[in-house]
Amino acid sequence: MWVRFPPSAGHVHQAGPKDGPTVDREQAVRDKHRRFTLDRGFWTTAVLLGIISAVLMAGAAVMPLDRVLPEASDSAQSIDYLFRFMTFFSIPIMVYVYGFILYFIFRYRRRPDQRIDDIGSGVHDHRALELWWTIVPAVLMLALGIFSYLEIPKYYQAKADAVTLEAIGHKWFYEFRYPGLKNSVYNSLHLPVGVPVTMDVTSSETNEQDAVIHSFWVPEFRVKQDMVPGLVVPLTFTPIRMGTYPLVCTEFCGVGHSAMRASVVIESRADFDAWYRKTATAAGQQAVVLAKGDVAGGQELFSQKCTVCHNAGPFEQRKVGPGLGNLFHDPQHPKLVDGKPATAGDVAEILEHGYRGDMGAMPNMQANGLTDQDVANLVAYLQTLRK
Ligand code: HEC
Ligand SMILES: [Cu+2]
Repeated sequence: MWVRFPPSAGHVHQAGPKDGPTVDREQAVRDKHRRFTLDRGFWTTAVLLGIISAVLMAGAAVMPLDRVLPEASDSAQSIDYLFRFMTFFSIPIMVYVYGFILYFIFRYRRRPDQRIDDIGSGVHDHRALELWWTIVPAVLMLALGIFSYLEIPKYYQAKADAVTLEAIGHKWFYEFRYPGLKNSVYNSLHLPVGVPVTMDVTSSETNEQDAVIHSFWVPEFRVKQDMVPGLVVPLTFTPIRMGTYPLVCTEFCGVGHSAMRASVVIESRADFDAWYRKTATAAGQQAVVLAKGDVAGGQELFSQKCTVCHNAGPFEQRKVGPGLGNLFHDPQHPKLVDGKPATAGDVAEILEHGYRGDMGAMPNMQANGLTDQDVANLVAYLQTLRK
């Protein structure tokens, strides 16, 4: 690519032979490597854009992000650092690129004495400029990449003292499950301030039509995670500011997508405990109906959904998880992996809520695609095994 500007207009001071405005294009190709200098207009514009950048960058450095969109979780603060870093360095790039586009449009517009098919100036191949505008953004992108690489995994790091909750996306609402609450809570997520939370995020897949991807996004937490059927993603964060914030689905999941909003209520420990007690004693809190478990149904389910990770042999015969053949009758392992006794209720609890231990992750009932009845059937079947 080359361009040439007729010296008669005289805006770019070029060394080399003087071309007439009508000189043929081959001549211009020969002049390709002519030297040129950047003129005063260029430098004045550069300085002006520098001043504009400096003012905007100072603005970005002190902008009260927390007041624009509250930082309601610990992850929000570190994400905002990244955001500030990115904004700060994007400003000069944007100001210079757009500034010079505008300046050049004006500066090298066609003058009345020029032919309509005249082509622009001979500015071409400025080695130093090209090097700088490649190296500087590349280094900045690399830095941003490294910071993000260090920051993002913190979302998924388990904290020892975190409470594990579950968030399940449905068409088109959110379901939340709390430890110790038999019934789910819908569309309103209560969290105590200052308590680290691990949110096991997934999507319902009780039937094929329901199994779509949703998203768990709380802008004030700066946390966003797709809810994928069959995949349980543990998100870790600590709410740090009381208030009510929106929870929004940001993955187009069907016609009800736009209505898929819920709220997150962050409250004091005392308020949370009161809410929890009220919810726990509300009507309908009852254990899974285990009495109706059907052994044959459970056996069939087991071979469909569990044998990828478990076999029906002794505990030591591991696949992904332990063998389940002696689950209820194993003197070597009287307790379940979660430390509870091997009773029907506690096994049902693991099947419902899943469990993460030394061996890996046992998926919850949403991820395994189980209904309450399936859980009962599986427990009934596992009780018959004895190796
Ligand atoms: C993706 C693999 C996977 C699938 C599928 C899976 N599990 Fe598990 N399960 C595990 C892992 C891993 C553990 C152990 C977790 C730990 O403690 O580290 C486990 C633990 C268990 C336990 C507790 C065992 C004990 O000795 O305490 C039971 C019961 C169980 N699974 C039942 C089932 C049933 C029933 C199904 C089928 C619906 C199933 N699992 C499907 C991986 C899986
Ligand atoms: Cu959705």
